[in-house]
Amino acid sequence: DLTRDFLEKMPKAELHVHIEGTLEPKLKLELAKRNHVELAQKTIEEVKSTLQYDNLADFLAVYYEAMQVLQTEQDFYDLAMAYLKKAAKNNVRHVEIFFDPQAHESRGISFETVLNGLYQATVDARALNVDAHLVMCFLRDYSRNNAQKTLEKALKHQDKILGIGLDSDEHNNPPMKFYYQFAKASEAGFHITAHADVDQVDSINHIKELLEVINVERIDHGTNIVENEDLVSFAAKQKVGFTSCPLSNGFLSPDLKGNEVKYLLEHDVRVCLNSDDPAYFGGYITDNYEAEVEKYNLSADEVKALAANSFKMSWISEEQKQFYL
Ligand code: ES4
Ligand code: ZN
Repeated sequence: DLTRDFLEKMPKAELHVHIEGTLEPKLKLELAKRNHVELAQKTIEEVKSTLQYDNLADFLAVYYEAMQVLQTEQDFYDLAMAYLKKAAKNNVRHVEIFFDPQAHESRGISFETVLNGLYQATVDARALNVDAHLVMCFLRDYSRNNAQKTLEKALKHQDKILGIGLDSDEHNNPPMKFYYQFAKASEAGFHITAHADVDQVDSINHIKELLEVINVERIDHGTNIVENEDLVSFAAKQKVGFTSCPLSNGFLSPDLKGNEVKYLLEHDVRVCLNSDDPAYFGGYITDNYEAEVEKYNLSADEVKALAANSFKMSWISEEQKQFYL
């Protein structure tokens, strides 16, 4: 049955994890010390006491504040390796990792410093039996012009970046703001995905734009799609994947969205479970499966479908998928 041990050992893919969201309090303090950054917090307990938010904007303020400790290529490498070791322990066999270069460039850290550190960790993860790839996100609360410049940098490093996503503060930042950048990214051969965070103002309209106009391959969170039956049928037909993150949803919405996940499974929509920002929302991928199983009494068939979907929705080649499914 669905014990913790079973959920941990089950091979899975993780498609929605922000590398900056894996910065654990202990590593934050170590990097602050290494880089001589003066933090307001001196102990792990004090860092943990900053992890309080019940909406997206308040969460993002804490998440961006912590990033100041990330300075060198080695820091980004260490951050990613710490996550990848946890991924290996959770039997994550394939991972597509989000990163936010604009959040670092705005602090004076170059695109290459960030990318090279993270990329080297994905190369070294092969020794851990984890197939790791990078997905660059545009910050949707920054200008379209800034996204365009960031896309141009990504185009120079296309060998190291698998896809393009969209994250950060969604309020008044609809997907259409980046219509042109997504079209260019897709035309250049990047895979494309975008956040539609749970219970945002205009969630359903953002989801509609992503499906009907931007033509994303996946939507990150996006479970508010259950509000519109026609969009649910469309997503099923087009095989658009939804990356739900139960523990994250528990902080930023009234519940873990398990009923929505079950509804999407029943309606043949691809959906899987992920950790989002595990250092901020109380757990890694197995913890997310465990919470969803317990709160919503998921069946073994539902759990197996979620894990199978994680590979089906992934951006590995069709030949490579056969190996996991
Ligand atoms: C995020 Cl939960 C969430 N939503 C939007 N942007 C993000 N970046 C990191 N976590
Ligand atoms: Zn996210």
